[in-house]
Amino acid sequence: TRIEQALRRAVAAGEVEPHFQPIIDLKMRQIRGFETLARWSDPDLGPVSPAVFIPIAEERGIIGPLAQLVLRKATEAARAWPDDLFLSFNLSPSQLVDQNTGLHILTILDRTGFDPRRLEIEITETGLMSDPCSAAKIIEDLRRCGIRVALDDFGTGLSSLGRLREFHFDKLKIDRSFVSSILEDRPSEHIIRAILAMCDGLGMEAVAEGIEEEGQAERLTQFGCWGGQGYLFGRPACAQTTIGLLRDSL
Ligand code: G
Ligand code: G
Ligand code: MN
Ligand code: NA
Repeated sequence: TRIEQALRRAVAAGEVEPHFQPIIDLKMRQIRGFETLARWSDPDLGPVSPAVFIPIAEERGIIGPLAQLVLRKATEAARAWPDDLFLSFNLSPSQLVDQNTGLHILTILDRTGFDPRRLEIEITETGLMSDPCSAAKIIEDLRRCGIRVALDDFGTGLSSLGRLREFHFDKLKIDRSFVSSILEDRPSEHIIRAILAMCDGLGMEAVAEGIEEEGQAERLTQFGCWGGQGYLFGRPACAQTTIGLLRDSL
């Protein structure tokens, strides 16, 4: 298809860019890290959403080179940040069945001189399902090198608590569907509190996604949620804008 052709060209030309969205410590209200979100604008097609081009890249076997390009650019950009800030990066399901993924990531970190202990990998439950054994092996490889692993979009899709026994995660990201309704309905509040209690017991940090209002942030802080992410604190921004944001917040 046209998008596929254009995407292949863009990846080869190095034209997919990382943007960064801040993740903050809710109690201290300080930036602790950034999630990398890929952005692509084609000269003819204009900006294409990652919700569109990531699935195409997955299906068409372009995700490997695309992810390597974005991770390389992201770690290069992060060298200009204070070195106690982490960088998180989304892994696609097909990357969790490819046993070369760990090596590819480590090679990039090595080349850019980026400390693996500053990297966090976000994976979704869908990504664990097609081949759990393969995924477990990749996750263990990464964790052995000091890379932390977060379970993304928790609470949506085919969530299973059994997954939390099979795999060890350092962090759990609570899906924004719960966050957006935390002030409106009791079930969301109870679910979030139960997730937080579980994180506490399992030694996982919790990050609430999609925080858009101060009231949501206050409630989550009160419940003891460690981190927050969302438009309230900052939208995904390019490397240069991110540097500016960091200067202003120090
Ligand atoms: O802003 P947002 O529209 O960036 O992202 C839409 C979806 O695309 C989200 O589910 C997000 O996790 C995913 N996404 C964004 N960038 C990347 C990336 O670099 N790799 C993968 N695998 N997914 C990404
Ligand atoms: O699936 P994942 O959680 O990786 O994707 C993050 C997605 O959520 C991106 O598309 C990002 O732009 C979007 N996002 C981040 N913060 C907010 C927010 O506060 N509100 C909404 N509606 N979307 C958000
Ligand atoms: Mn994510
Ligand atoms: Na998420």
